[in-house]
Amino acid sequence: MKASTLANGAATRATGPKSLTPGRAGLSPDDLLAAYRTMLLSRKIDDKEIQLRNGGKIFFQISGAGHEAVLVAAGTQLRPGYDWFFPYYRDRALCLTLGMSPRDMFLAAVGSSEDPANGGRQMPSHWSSRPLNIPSQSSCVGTHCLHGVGCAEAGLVYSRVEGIESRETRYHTDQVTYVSIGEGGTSEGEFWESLNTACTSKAPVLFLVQDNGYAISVPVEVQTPGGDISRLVSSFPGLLVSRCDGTDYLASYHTLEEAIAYIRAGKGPAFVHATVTRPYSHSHSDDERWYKTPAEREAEARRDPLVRMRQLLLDEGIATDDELAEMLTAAERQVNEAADSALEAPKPDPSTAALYVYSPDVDPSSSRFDAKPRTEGALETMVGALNQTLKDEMARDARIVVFGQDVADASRREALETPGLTGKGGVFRVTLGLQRLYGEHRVFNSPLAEANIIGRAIGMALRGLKPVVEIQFFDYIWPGFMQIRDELSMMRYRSNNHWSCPVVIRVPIGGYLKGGAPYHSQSAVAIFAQCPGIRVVVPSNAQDAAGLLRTAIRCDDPVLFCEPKHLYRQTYNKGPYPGPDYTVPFGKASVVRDGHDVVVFTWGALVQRSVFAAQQAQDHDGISVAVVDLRTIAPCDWEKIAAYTQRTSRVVVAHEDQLTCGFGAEIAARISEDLFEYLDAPVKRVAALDTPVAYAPVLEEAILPGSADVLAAIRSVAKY
Ligand SMILES: Cc1ncc(C[n+]2csc(CCOP(=O)(O)OP(=O)(O)O)c2C)c(N)n1
Ligand SMILES: [Mg+2]
Repeated sequence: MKASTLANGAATRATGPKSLTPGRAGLSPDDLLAAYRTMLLSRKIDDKEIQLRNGGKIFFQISGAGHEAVLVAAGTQLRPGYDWFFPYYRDRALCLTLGMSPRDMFLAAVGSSEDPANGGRQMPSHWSSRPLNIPSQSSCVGTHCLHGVGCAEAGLVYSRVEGIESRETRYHTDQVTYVSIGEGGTSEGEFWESLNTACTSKAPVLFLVQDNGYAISVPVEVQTPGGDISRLVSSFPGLLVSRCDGTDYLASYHTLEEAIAYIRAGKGPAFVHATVTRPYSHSHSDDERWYKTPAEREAEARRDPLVRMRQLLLDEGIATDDELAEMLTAAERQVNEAADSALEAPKPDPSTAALYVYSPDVDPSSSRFDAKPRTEGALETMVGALNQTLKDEMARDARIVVFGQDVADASRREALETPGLTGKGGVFRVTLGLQRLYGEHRVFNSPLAEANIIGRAIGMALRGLKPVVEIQFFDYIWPGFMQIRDELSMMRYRSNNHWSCPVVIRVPIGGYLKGGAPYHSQSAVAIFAQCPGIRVVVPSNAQDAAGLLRTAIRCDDPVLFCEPKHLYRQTYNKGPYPGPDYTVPFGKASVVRDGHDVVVFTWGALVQRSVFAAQQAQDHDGISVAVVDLRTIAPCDWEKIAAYTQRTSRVVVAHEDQLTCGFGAEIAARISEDLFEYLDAPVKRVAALDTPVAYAPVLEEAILPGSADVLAAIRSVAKY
């Protein structure tokens, strides 16, 4: 393909004869020999891995074959440990160029505990290295584009927010964040969401699309209208868009040189679309002969980057046949030695399987988070308490950034400066005034895209910021669920504790609103309790909300902080603001009301309803009922659950979430498994119907559990 450059969507700029036949400008014979050596090494590692895989010595193989030229060209011009890297699984040659060793790669392939990337926890070719600034990659195609943008934005935050400790050591003004992806991956929404933000924030990101024409068996024209991704992105404002033949080292080098210079000069993001080949099928479990014609495969073979580079070295008189043969032998020797050594390396000890789901350093359920609340002062609603907590924490830690839909006071300066305009500060006004206090670099609106919010937060947290983001309604968290389940919650575990992203996601949740309807009433928290690595918090009153949010911010794990919006302004859960150091430990239930005949385990909006029901049971039936507010369901206070089950022998679990697979099911199962002999009645669950929450108030009332339902359950277990 001819090299051409499109800038700002304005026009196709012919790059002139120099780019069409780039020559060797700036590259010495030694540079070219070194590049070829790395390309060869990369290919030989793939060959060896395939051999090991066929012999059952490793368990997965995916190659970087056909992509080597453009990757070595990128790696040579980027700076390991200085720039940041969000590669994908084909980027073997890039990682070699940046300094990863063949042995490190084989350690990953054999699943050794010495694998410096992930300790044997991820497939090979899932690159990660702290010294090289390569955060751990997942297998999800496209998700990492948002991490890359968030990481680049973090550099901008460090450059702009003066109060951040040692910020000058955390960024460079000419830093690049590299993000690479296959052409198939560009069909994912997260790719487009990342381009949106890279352009609006002028983030210093280099997007490299490695277009090998296929996503497994799906050809490019099925993915991309017109089959040309650079044409589609060419109208993004401020994005430098270039194309090159990624099998041609010199063309790749020159195209990337221009793109990298654009970014280092602070002009914004750049996009390079490199066409490459894929000679080894998609992975070891694919065979491209099932869907590629022989003619197509032959044409591809002629464009093999190694063949082309070898020819260049011969044509230019840089190396002879014999010298190249010697180079091949040396590469094979190096690869065999690395593989042999990795095969002998130790495997992970099975006893380590559960390590690093959560931070080993900060335990949010420890006594360190047990604090005494300040009890004087005016009564605050939950909204007021959360707002004050955010203000205090942002004053304490300048690394905290707050963003989401509508969370800023006003994005436009003239609005902000107009007398009498309060600003928006969130649809429930929990973040009101934060932007005025801490500025637009720390508090800002996001596009209307939930994966964008969470994905960027992950990228920022990887680089040491503390994002506290808002998803506007729980019902709209689902576009971000992939980011939560596959990225946020797994980062620490999958990287064997090398990387973490302790983001706090605040989210208004639940119903009881009169008119919330199916899309403003959901409360499916149990789904998140099923994601290992994330903490799930559901406060029931203003004071707990303040203490739990502070713990969420100060802890080292990702936290889903659910704010029952029905409780935001209820007078019954108001309390004095408990002070700027008040924390509540996670996994420590609160006994809201003591009793000895029946216990109700509950949380969130059902706490008050359960207390009311307990009082009724006491007054009308003489039943003594304890109400235990779990406050967090991950971690869950199993000790208090056991203690109160043993004390009362009659258990009700009451929650707003629907019955089937609600978290109550887990509690009931554990009680029956571990405490069966203490029970005098089956555990009774009170929950929503297994339906969406309907709009008409009479329907909502029929669907969501109320205090009458809790009372009926108390009576039924009491008389069993
Ligand atoms: C989100 C997601 N969906 C599906 C897959 C399964 N999958 C792995 S690679 C791949 C094809 C990717 O093609 P492309 O982006 O063109 O990269 P290439 O493998 O061709 O380099 C698919 C569908 C995945 N890993 N992630
Ligand atoms: Mg592809």
